[in-house]
Amino acid sequence: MHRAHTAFSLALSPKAHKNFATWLLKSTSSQQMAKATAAAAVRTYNSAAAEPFANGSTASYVEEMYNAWLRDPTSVHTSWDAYFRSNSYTSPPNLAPVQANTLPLTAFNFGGAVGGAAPDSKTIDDHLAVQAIIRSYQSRGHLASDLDPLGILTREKTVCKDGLARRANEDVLRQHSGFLFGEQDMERQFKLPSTTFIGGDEASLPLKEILNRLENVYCNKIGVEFMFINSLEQCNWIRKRFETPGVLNFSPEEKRLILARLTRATGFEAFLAKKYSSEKRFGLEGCEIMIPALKEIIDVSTELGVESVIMGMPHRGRLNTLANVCRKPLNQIFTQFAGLEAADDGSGDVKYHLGTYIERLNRVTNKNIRLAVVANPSHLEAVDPVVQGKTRAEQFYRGDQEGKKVMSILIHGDAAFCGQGVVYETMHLSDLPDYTTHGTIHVVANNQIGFTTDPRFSRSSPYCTDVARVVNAPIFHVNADDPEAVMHVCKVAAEWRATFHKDCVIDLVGYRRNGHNEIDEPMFTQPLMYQKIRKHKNCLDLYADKLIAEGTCTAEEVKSVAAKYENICEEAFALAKTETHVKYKDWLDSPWSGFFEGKDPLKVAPTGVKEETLIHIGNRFSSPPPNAAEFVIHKGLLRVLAARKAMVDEKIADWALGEAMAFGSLLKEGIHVRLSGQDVERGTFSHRHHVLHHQLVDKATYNSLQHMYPDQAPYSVSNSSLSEYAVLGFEHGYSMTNPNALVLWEAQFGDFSNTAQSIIDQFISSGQSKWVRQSGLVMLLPHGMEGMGPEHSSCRVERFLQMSSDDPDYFPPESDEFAIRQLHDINWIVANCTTPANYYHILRRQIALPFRKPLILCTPKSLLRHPEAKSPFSEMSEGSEFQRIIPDNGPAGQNPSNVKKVVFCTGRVYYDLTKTRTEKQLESDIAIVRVEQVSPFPFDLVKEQANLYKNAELVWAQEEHKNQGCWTYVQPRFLTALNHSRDVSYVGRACGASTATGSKAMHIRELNALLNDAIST
Ligand SMILES: Cc1ncc(C[n+]2csc(CCOP(=O)(O)OP(=O)(O)O)c2C)c(N)n1
Ligand SMILES: [Mg+2]
Repeated sequence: MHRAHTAFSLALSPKAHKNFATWLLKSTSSQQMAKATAAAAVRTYNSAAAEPFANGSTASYVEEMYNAWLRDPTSVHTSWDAYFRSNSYTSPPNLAPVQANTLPLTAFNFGGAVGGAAPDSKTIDDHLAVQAIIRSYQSRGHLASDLDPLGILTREKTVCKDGLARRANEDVLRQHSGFLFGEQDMERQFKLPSTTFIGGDEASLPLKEILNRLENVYCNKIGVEFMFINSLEQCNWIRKRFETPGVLNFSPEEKRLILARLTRATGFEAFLAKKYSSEKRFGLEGCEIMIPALKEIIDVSTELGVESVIMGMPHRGRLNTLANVCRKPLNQIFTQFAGLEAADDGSGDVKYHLGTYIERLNRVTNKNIRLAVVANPSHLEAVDPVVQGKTRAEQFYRGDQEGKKVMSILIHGDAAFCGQGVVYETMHLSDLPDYTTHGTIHVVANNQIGFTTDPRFSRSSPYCTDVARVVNAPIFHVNADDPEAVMHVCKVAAEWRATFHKDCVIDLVGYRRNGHNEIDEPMFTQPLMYQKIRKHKNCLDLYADKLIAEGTCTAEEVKSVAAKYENICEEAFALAKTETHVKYKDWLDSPWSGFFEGKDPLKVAPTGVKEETLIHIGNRFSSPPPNAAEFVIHKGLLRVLAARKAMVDEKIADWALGEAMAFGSLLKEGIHVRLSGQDVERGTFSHRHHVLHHQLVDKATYNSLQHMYPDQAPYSVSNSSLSEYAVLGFEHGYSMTNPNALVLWEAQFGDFSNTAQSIIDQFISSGQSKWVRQSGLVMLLPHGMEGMGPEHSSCRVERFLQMSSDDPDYFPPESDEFAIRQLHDINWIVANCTTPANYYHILRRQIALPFRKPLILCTPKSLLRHPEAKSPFSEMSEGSEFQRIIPDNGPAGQNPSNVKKVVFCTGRVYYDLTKTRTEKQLESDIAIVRVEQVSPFPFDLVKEQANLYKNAELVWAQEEHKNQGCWTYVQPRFLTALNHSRDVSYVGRACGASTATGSKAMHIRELNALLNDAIST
């Protein structure tokens, strides 16, 4: 490895470069050389291919390897394959693949070498230099491209040796700048390598033309970053799209369409500025081209088969996008400025966060298209994974396995795109089998500022888009003042996605004409930039001037298009004035057509199922694959399956079996189940084992839950990337698409969920209230104080409870509908189940409800194997249901009047409490009541239980610290349930800053103290 590297660094140094060519000549006879070049495409590398990497030492040898590998990676030894794949090797320009080099060198009239004679070393060197220059432009031309409409960052052209001014400087050409030729060489003909398309049909071009074309392609208004991509096919694809002569030629009709769209985009902001001058709207001025850009992406994508586009975007230009991309009725948008009362439920959101969903005819392609903009919070980029999850789900339900019909577009601000970590986390989902959306087009509205902060203070990377390089996404930087360049880039991006189904990025480099919002003064912080902006004509005017000058349209036409759009706005404005209310439903991003219709909103379907169903699921779940003889399963798993089978025979279920019963029975009913999170396939605690792995064959797996019934719904269980923020957001988005699915996300340990806090706060807990959309997402959060230290103990249930919207002081009217009404009215459900049966029921209830609410479930760790944490099938079969409270059903419960103390608790501590009670022989004196559904609080059942034990002292026992766990939530609600006539006192750990002690001994001391306190009379 070291030797190969050394050989190459030598070959690549400017000095060695020259020697390399000479050496090449020396070592080969000139005739052989000419032949070899011509025949390069058909050379075989059998002998070399067999050579392992470690043996290779010479440059030509590596060249051979590289060229062979480029053609067919399997033709070289695996060690070479690994080396080239690892991208450690950059081919020097002369080592680029040569297959299209059909003319022999001798066919050229190189200075000195006359027809048929061998080329001299200078000729070879010059050709190599030209190839190096071509490659330099391709790799680094973007560094000198003219991207900044304000010209602040634009590099001046420098006069080269040939007397012509060019942008490509040493940053671009590096050591090859020394090879730039003099004026006398400009007319010399150079053969073009197969890695460039600048020649079109020409195999060779004069040097001057080569340089001019390269400048025009790579250092003009488009800067393409793509040479880091590992695939030669993809690199060539991009080169072709940008280098082929004439790609930027637009017909007059196309130009007029761009102008019309730009007129609308510009006119919309101007209209709002005129009518609502003091309102924040986060206008797009300075980057209005984003609207025609999005339309172009959508047009081309629809042409290529896409039927549904799901977009996520921040504040900037959002209203304009709704109006001019989605064509949301303008009057509905204007009504948002009027400060009207809402006609429907919900607390609403500011106008530049609202979502929308529109189905309409695309007039350009004459095809129907569905466009959704997903509602989002202020939290920049938080919507990204949500959009991806929603897109993935839509692809799934349509059977669109390659993403040909449904696609996502994510729009970003420049500062947020590089600053927010969730962008990176979301990028990393892009190629994972269970998370990919088969390519997202990212559009950065790069106004070169974030609020008041310049890029030089907001990022350490050269571009705001560098994060996309990690997934090999090509990045198309483009000057936002050149509409045609922008349209070309958009077309290429849409085609890229349709061809390779991978992400790509369009970096629209514009500026921000106003302050961060329309009321802000930008001169406070960016005086020089804004002096330039004040003098800068807007894009529409620049483009109109251009089209008028070239005769594509007249000044009158330009004016009349603008006037026409203003009239449209005025009419909508008048209509908006007649509205008396806003309707949140008009802003729904994910309508569930047919789901609510005809349903009794307060009727929950039964959650128990026939015993035979449980037995069937149990048997399947405990069986090895049908082809067990060939499928080698780990012995430990055979024991797990046998233990499961024994439970099924006894008609009892542990936690994993209870969960499988819930999943299996829902799948049978046609409900799609998707479980996602870190290591969920096996389960963090090695209890689930949904995916059995063949011990001898890679990727051979068996998942019995996918084979319960022939006509069942699909089950998907996926180990996710090691992300909480993006993956939870993704699953939330997935759950928004279709209510008839149970979507679950499991944290590795509950406390890790706080790295996804924005998804929890901004979407899950408040989404329905802000955006009238529902989600039945389940969060499974392993929780419990088991002496594992501060970071593996608590899912911080207190935080979820603090965000629950039920009023501590309000006891809802008691009736048969008490429980369902509470569920209907709350923002989410928080529960901590102690039995597999209750876990099973609460999961099934998610689907049995006539509406959807997120479910936050504290889930067990040690209880997964606790001998008592098992449920008989009778608690899951027909007639059984979820128990919000599990009363004491031992001696205390049977003789309540003798009971001296009632200990209310939730979760696993119950088992410790009962054990202590047995040890102390206090079964008749102390009742233990489990609150399984903590929120919404079971006021009615707590009251009932308290009434049962009229003479008893009431306590709440918890293992979490006093300022954590459920105490602060349940305390006031107990008082309301008891009508303030009795008190309930606290038993448990004192307040603490940390969730749990790191010392095992201290943990045991604390636990014993709490158990002794609770179980004493
Ligand atoms: C997570 C998060 N942090 C901070 C903010 C406050 N904030 C709103 S806009 C903004 C600047 C965004 O800059 P950029 O992404 O470039 O978008 P632009 O406003 O320039 O279009 C900031 C810091 C926010 N909305 N979200
Ligand atoms: Mg910005």
